[in-house]
Amino acid sequence: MSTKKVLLVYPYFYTGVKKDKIFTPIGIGILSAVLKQSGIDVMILDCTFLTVKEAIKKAQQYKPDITGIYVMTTFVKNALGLLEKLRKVNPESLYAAGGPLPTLYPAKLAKAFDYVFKGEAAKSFPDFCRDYLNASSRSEFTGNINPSNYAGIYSLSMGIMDSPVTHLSKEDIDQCPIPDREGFDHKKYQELCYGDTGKKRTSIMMSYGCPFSCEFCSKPIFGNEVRFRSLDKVFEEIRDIVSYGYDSLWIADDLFTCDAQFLKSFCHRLIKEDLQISWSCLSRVDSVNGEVARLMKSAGCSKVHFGIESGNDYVLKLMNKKIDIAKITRGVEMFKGNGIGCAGFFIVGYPGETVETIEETFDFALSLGLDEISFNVPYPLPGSKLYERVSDISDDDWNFENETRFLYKSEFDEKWLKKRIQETNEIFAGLEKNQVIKDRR
Ligand code: B12
Ligand code: SF4
Repeated sequence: MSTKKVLLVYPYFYTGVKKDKIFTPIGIGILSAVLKQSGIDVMILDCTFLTVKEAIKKAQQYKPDITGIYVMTTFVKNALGLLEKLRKVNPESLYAAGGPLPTLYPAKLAKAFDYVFKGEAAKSFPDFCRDYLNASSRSEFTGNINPSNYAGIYSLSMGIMDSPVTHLSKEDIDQCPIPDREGFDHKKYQELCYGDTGKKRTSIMMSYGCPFSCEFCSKPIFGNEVRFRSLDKVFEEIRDIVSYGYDSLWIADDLFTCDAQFLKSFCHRLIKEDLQISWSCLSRVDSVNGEVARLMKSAGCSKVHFGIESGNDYVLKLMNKKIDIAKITRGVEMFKGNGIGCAGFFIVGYPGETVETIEETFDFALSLGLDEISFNVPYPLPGSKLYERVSDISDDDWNFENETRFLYKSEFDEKWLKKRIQETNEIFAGLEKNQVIKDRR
């Protein structure tokens, strides 16, 4: 083959709905970096700020040999719609899918794509691209393909090909180059975020995997085994992020704060390198003590986001959250006492709870002195235990944003929940205003 071009598509189209978290996709960035390292020409087609027409035009002009599309539950319609259009304009290209949904349902996706990659594809997909592009023809490659060379590959094009997923070791992860952020429209990402938060923020991941098993959570890519990246690589990436003009990080790790040793080393190094960057992260209320929280604050941590989920111990047990009201209250007080802002995510209308427990959640959310609260109904994500427990899951459009909408048959009235969420948000906004007035006095 003469050309060696790979197109990586992130099929999310920003709809204008107010959002404070819109980030460049790190997975696409990693694949691009590894491919470029092998001397392959790569174009990232991030659809976030494009129209479908513009995206198709860019792909048509590029004429890739391989087109890889990221698919998660909420993108599946976009991804399949784009695939159909791309096949028309670039019929010669080979089409591959990867990401959470292909990992869970490879057979379903393989009906539309030539190849599907399950799980962490930072090694398998670039290896596959390199071998395909080095082959003398498509038929020569497909006739001789050895699935055991590509962990997690799945295809139906020549009978069923299904190779098991392997998780990358810490060493493999550290050998990966830092994500390639060159192909993204950083100006637009920064404008959007700055307008909402006064910060130019982007996401980063320093560890993969989470050891917990909350019932509503789906983590098909990284699973339960936690692997931390080396701090040298992490800081190489942070310096790269800063060079694009960002001044704030959203640490997207499932559980960044679960290893106190790593967390402390990260904070010490951030203080030492003095990169003038603030950060926020996801955390559990029970994973950090006062000493570490103080260090986090000194290292620029502005806010910690907790999945608090419910104001009732029985419901927390149903969710398999492994936290209780007492721990939540203590955790939030401790972080706030050390000057770190706290945000809480809550789920209301969980199967098995009652109107009383829902009201307890609203009251609890208002009582905690949080800086930010957000409520939603449960989404039975494919891959979660909740998905197996509820029935009548809607197969139609998951592509909605910031909407309170049941995607399965719930015992709770959606309209009532929407109203109660709105009322609680209004009370919260009032509390915040009063706090600002008090602080000014
Ligand atoms: C950051 C993040 C976000 C950010 C931004 C997404 C972004 N642009 O990065 C925000 C906050 C906007 C977000 C929103 C949502 N998210 Co989110 N998000 C994440 C998070 C925490 C990290 C993503 C990440 O950077 N991963 C790191 C990279 C390295 O991994 P990766 O992207 O998976 O890439 C690897 C593989 O998937 C594969 N791969 C990736 N792309 C491709 C492409 C090809 C062609 C191939 C072959 C392979 C491949 O190879 C990569 C390297 O190994 C993940 C959890 C997680 N641990 O991954 C959830 C996660 C992806 N999100 C999830 C969900 C559910 C959502 C929301 C629906 C939440 C909600 N209720 O609103 C929304 C939907 C957004 C939308 N627009 O539709 C789920 C998806 C579950 C599923 N079954 O689909 C996850 C897994 C979290 C969870 N445990 O529930 N999210
Ligand atoms: S919700 Fe958070 S703590 Fe629970 S399993 Fe998922 S990533 Fe882990």
